[in-house]
Amino acid sequence: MTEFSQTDHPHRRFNPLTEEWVLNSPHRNKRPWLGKEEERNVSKLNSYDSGCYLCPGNERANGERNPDYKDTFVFQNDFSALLDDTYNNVPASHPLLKIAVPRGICRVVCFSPRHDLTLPQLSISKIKTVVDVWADQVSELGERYRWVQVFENKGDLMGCSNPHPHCQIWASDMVPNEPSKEDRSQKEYWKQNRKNLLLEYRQLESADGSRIVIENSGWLVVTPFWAIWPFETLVLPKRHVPRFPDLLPTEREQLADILKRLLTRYDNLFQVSFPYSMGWHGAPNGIADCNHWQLHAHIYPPLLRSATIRKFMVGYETLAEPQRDLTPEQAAERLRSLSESDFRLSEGKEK
Ligand code: H2U
Ligand code: ZN
Repeated sequence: MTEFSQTDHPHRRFNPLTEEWVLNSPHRNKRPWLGKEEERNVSKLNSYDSGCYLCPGNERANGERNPDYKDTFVFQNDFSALLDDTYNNVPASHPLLKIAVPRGICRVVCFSPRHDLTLPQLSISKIKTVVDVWADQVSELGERYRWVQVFENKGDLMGCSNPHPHCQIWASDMVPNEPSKEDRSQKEYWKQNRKNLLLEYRQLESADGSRIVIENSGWLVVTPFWAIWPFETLVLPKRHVPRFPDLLPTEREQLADILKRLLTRYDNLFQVSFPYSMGWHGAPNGIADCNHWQLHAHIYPPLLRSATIRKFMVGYETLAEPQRDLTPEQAAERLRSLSESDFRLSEGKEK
């Protein structure tokens, strides 16, 4: 038998943040595809859409009118998944039928008045304005809620209901499943090693280099060793930063730079406005000792081989454990090889 190789032989990798395994099957890459192909979304949007409930001056579903905003615009979600004015906890009728009533609030953040410009199509200074809104929101809501989840669902494929570039913020008095797992695992790593798990990991990645996508002086972007989604990335500050509002002004500018570059590469990968879910995780509020926590963003894009072939999390993934064909190192290499100049600009020039 030949020697074991991570690029040829099936193996599992461990995610120390969630303490879950992912199956890597790189030898499956060559299999033919006769399955579902998504439609390539190439529709050109206008800078303003009179039918859009997020555009300036337009009416929303609840009858309220948006102001004529010039930069970002934050409003309370008219169909909030979490409510503040709700019931006290209700008793379970049986330990197998546990129930809890969370309190919370949901907001929507429009990135800019432009209906047609996604995050990487904005200037670095405009992206910095969005970054500042994230910090302000996490800070303000963090005074009242234990968890503030900032996330963007981008594209029809991710179930996004409106193309006007926006993200959501859901704040709650409970810490949801994913950050709870991360809190536990980082705490345990600190207890056992007196080291911050993700800072230690960031050093390993910097020394190795094979999973680095891009970096600047404040940030490192990698396809994590334990990635599940084909082109998943992890965005890490290089310094110890427990929560989003702890980012220094220079780090916020560097973040705007790294996001513009990374998301442009994503768009260039399959020459399409790249769909993904992106979200921020930082230390839950109310924890005094944050040595073990490191702020980070996860980006989970669903596309696999082209603009029209997506990865399905079904079958083995939902019944056993996540599985991937492309290794994270191969994904990083693909993303590294791409230009940081928006493909739409050269398409325009050719005409
Ligand atoms: P998504 O497209 O990612 O679902 O976000 C849009 C959000 O905007 C969604 O949560 C809210 C929806 O509840 N919304 C309003 O708050 N007001 C509206 O008039 C329509 C949609
Ligand atoms: Zn709009």
